[in-house]
Amino acid sequence: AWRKHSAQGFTTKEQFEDEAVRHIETTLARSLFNCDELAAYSGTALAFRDRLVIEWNRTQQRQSFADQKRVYYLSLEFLMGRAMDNAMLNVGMKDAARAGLNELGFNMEDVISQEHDAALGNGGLGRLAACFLDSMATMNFPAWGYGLRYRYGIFKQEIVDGFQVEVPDYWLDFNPWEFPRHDVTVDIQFYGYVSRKTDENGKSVAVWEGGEIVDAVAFDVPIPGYGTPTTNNLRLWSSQASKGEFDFQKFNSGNYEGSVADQQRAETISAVLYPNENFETGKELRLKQQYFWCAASLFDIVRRFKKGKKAWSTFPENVAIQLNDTHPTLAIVELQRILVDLEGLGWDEAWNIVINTFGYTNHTVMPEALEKWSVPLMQNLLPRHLQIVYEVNARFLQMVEKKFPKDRDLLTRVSIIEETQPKMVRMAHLATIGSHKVNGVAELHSDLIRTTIFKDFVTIYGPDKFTNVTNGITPRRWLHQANPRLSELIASKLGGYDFLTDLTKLNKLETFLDDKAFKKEWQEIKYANKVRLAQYIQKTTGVSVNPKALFDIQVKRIHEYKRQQLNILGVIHRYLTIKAMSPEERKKLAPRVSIFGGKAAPGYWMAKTIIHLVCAVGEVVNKDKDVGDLLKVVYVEDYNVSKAEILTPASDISEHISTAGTEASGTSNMKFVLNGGLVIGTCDGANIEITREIGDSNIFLFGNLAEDVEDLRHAHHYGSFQLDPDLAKVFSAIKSGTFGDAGRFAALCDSITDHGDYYLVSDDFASYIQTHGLIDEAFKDQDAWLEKCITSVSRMGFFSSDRCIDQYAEEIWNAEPLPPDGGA
Ligand code: 26Y
Repeated sequence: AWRKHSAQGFTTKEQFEDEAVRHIETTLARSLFNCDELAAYSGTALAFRDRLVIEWNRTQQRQSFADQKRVYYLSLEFLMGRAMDNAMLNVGMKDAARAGLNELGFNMEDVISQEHDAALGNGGLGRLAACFLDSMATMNFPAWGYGLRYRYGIFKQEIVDGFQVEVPDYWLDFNPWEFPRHDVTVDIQFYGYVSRKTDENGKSVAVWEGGEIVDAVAFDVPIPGYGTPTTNNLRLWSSQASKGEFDFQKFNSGNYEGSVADQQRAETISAVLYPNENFETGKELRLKQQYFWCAASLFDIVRRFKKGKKAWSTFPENVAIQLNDTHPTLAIVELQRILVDLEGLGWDEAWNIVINTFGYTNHTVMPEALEKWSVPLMQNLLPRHLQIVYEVNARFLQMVEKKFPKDRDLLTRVSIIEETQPKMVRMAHLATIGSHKVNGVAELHSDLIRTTIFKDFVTIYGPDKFTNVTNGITPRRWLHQANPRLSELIASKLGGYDFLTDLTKLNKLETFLDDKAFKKEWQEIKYANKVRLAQYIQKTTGVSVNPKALFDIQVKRIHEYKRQQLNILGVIHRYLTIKAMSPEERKKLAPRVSIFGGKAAPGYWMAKTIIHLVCAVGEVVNKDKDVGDLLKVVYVEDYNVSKAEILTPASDISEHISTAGTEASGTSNMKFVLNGGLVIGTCDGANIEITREIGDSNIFLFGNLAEDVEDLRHAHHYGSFQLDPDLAKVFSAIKSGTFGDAGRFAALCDSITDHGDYYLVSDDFASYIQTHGLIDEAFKDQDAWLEKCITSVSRMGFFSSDRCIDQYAEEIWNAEPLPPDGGA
C-alpha cells in the first residue's frame, strides 16, 4: 500500500521501459541500436535507483525529525554482493522489469549478472554486517552502517594450473549504487605531538598538533528494506588529500610530482581491503585505516547529535554504536578524546557516556586473530590516543586492585597493555572495558569467551556484561532471491510471503509432509538448482557432473581450522575405496560430486597448498575411467556472494567441519539448510543450535567435542601420536605420487603426522569417514531424505537475522523501530 504514496517512478512494465530507455539514451548517452547487456543492466539499475532515492530521502528526513535513538553499525567489512536484484525485490517491481527487458530483447538473469559484486569483505563477518543492514531496514530501525570505501575489494581468485592467483578487484568503474557527498568531508589527523595548555578557565587540556591531515569524503549507499519504504544509509569513507594541505609550496617550486605523490599517499588509506581473515598482521596502514574510519564516523555521529542541542549526558540515550569485532575499537578512544579534549567534559562523566554508548561483538577465540597494536606504532601515529589508552588502563587497573587486592597476576592478565618487547595494546581488552555489553555469535562461542579469553573480565564485571546473540541470515537474499522457485512454492502453501519477514512461519510447512504433489515439486526445484550448478561447472571448469549425483559442497574461506584438508583427504579415501571395489560393489554406491570453493589469504601458504591438493585430486579422479560418475571433484573459482547464490540452493550435503571450538558461528550452514540441503558438521558454532532446532536425526554430526580438544592436543605432544590407519593409506597414495609431485603436499601431510596435528584431522578422520557412509546410505532413500530436508527448512525460523536484530535492539541497544506513517 505504501507504494501508492510514492511520488515518482514507474508502476507498469511500459513505464519501466520508458525509464530504462531514457537512462540508456540520456544518462549513459548510448543509442538503443547498440545496447548490450551491460547497457541494459545500467538502464535498469538507474531506473530502480530513482525509486530508491525517493524513499531514501524521506526515510532520512523522518529519522532526523524523530526524537529517537539511532543505531550505528561500525564494520570494516560489508560484503554486500549485488544490489540490483535486491532492489527490484524490495521495490517489488521485478516482474514488470523482467517483462520490459524481454520486450527489449534481454533476459533478466543475464542482465542481473552484469553487475559487479560489491565485495568489501573477506567472509562471514562482512556478510553478517550486510545481512544486519538488510534486517535493520526491513524492521524500520533508524540505523546506519559506517565503513570504508575500498577502491579494491577482496581480490578475484583465478585458478591457474591448480594454483590460486590473485587479481585486483577494481569494481568502481560503474557503480550506480553510491552517491558521493563531497559536502560531507572530515579532516582526519595523523602523527604530530601532544602538549598541554591551559584553557580560559584555567583548566589544563591536551592539545594534539602537527602531523598530517587527510580528508575523509562520504559516499552513501541506499539500503532498502523489504515490504517497507524505509531505506537506510550505509556511509562509506574514501580518503583524499586534504584540500587545505595540498602542498602548494612543492607545487609552486616546481615539485609537481612530489605534490602528486602526497596526494596518492593519502588515497592509499582507503585503497585496499586487507585480505586476511582471522589472522592479524599488525601493519601500520591497517591501523591508519581503522583510525581514519573511526574518526570520520565519530565526527559525523557527534555532529548529528549536537544538532539536537541536548545535554551530553543524554548521548547514550540517543546513540548506540555496535563494534563489529575489535577493528573499530579506536572509536571508543576517539569518543573519549572528543568529549574530554574538545568538548571539555570531565574524565569520569565522559567515560560513563562512552561505556553506555558502545557494544562489542566478538567473532573469535583464536589467539592469532586477536588484534594487538604495538605501543611504539600507536605512539607515533596516534600520540593522544595512546595517552588516553594508558589513562583508561590505569583507572581500570586501580578499580581491579581495589576489588581484588594483591593479585598481581590478575592485573597482568587483564591489563590493556601486554608487557612484551615491544609493548602491545590488546584491542579486545580495550573493547571490553569500553563497552557496556560484549557478545559472542553462537551459544558455544559465547560460553567459550566467558571461560577463556574473557574469564578474568567475568570475574571483575560479573556475568551480565557478557551475552550471546546467535548469528542469522536474511531470508530475503538467502531464500527469496537465491531460490525464487522454492520461495514461491513455500508461499503457495503458506498463503503468501509473510514468512520472509517472520521466518518462524515456516513451521507450518511440516503439515505438508504427506502432500505428494508438494514434495514432488520440492524435489524438482532442488534438481533444477543442481542442473543450473552443473551447467555452471561445465561452463567454467569443463567438468561434466551428473545432476542426479549427491552434491557435497564446502564453500568458505580456506583455513586450516575450517578443515578443507579433512574433506579432501576424505575424498581421496573415497577414491581409493572405489578403485579397490569390484564392478558389482561400485553399482551399489551413490554417485558423488565434491565441490570446493573459497579464497586463501595471499600469504597463507598452507591454505594455498590445500587448494592445490583439491585441484590435483580433481585432475586425477575426474579422468579416471574406473570411477566415472561415482566421484567428481570440482574447485569453483572465485567464490563470492553471487556464486553463493548459485551454490547454496544446489547442495544435498554441505560441510561445516571445523575443529570443535574454533568456528565462532558459521552462517553458510544456515543458508544451506534454509535451501533444503542437509549438513555434515562438527559440534561447533551454530551447528549446535541448528541441531537443537531441526532435530538430531536431520543432521550428520561427527567428531570430538570442544571440551576434549585441549587434552587431545596435549596427548599428541606428550603421548604417542597414532595416525589413523585409513588416513595413513591416504598419505601413502599422496606420497607415492598419485596426485603428482608429492613434494608439493609434504608440508600439509607433515603438519598432521609430524607437527602435532593441531586441528585434530587424524583424531576425527574415522568418525568423518563413517558419517559419510551414513550419508551414502541415507541418500538412497530419497523419500526419507526429502522429509529430512523439508522438516529442517520448516524449523529454521530462529536463524533469520531479523531475530538477531530484535535481540540486539532489546538487550544491547535499547532502540526501537521507527515505522513509516507511525506504524499504520
Ligand atoms: C584482524 C583482522 C586480520 C581480521 C579480519 C577479518 C580478523 C578477523 C576477520 C574476519 C573474521 C570473520 O569473518 N569471522 C567469522 O565471523 C562470522 C560472523 O560472526 C562467524 O560466523 C564465523 O564463525 C567467523 O569465523
